Amino acid sequence: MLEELRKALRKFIGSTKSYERAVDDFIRDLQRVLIRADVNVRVVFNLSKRIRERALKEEPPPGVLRRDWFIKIVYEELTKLFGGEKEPKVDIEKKPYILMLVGIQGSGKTTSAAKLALFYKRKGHRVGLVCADTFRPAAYEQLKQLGNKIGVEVYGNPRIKDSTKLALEGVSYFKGKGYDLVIIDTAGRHKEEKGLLEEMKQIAEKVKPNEIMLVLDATIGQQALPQAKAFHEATPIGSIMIAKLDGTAKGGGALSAVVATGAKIKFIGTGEDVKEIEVFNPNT
Ligand SMILES: Nc1nc2c(ncn2[C@@H]2O[C@H](COP(=O)(O)OP(=O)(O)O)[C@@H](O)[C@H]2O)c(=O)[nH]1
Ligand SMILES: [Mg+2]
Repeated sequence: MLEELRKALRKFIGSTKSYERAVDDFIRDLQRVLIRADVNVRVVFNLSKRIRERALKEEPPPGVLRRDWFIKIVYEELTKLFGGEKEPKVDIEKKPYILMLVGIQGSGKTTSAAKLALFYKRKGHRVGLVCADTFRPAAYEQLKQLGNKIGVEVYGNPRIKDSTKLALEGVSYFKGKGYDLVIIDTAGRHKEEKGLLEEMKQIAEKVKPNEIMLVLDATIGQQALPQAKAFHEATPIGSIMIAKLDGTAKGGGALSAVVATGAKIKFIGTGEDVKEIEVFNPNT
């Protein structure tokens, strides 16, 4: 996506047409690139409108070429849209810090929970994982296996069917041990089913996590936006992790979810292995 955007910008700079015509051309190219990357159409429309308005209204400061100023506008609007200019803050500010993961089934929550645990363990934190997924029979086993692999303790009990109770127990268990970070892995059914959202709401109300992170599957494209909206209405989403960003050109759909929640993308998952996690960099 970035390479195509660069190409469109180069074309804009090299254009011999009038400024207004070159802006129009560029915006059309930009729209094509974003739509192809599966960014939501309304998001693309609003972005184009803002860029066009600023491009025609703003006077560049003395000595700055209008076309150079336009590039600054484009850069600003794109970074604003996709989560700020700098890398997101991922440091734990308060201890113990309770991080709850939500998302639909198969989005990558359990894998991401382990990835995050390893990420923070490597930063020197004492991390505990809680399995609050009482829906999938093998959920506890899956997390337990991942926990063993990375040397992180997992709290869970496959016999308990009350996810809120499990989450509360797990949190107090690790709090009692003086851990810095407790990551809660939750259940996900298919789609934004009411029951799931209700369950997430209940856990969030009782556990009061410091942060709720939505895990989105990068390959779902356009479905990311309604999904993010539905979760955000049930529990305020504080951050986003985009899983499975490896091997898809459709990551733009998940980027649209940022607009729906107002939350920033903090991490991306780039493979099935627990080590394949990166802090999201909005500039790449
Ligand atoms: N390629 C790839 N696969 C992933 C990534 N994250 C998760 N997966 C795979 O996606 C599938 C579902 O993941 P899981 O963590 O069980 O999802 P959950 O149902 O939300 O807990 C598994 O097969 C994972 O190995 C990722 O970043 N890249
Ligand atoms: Mg899971």
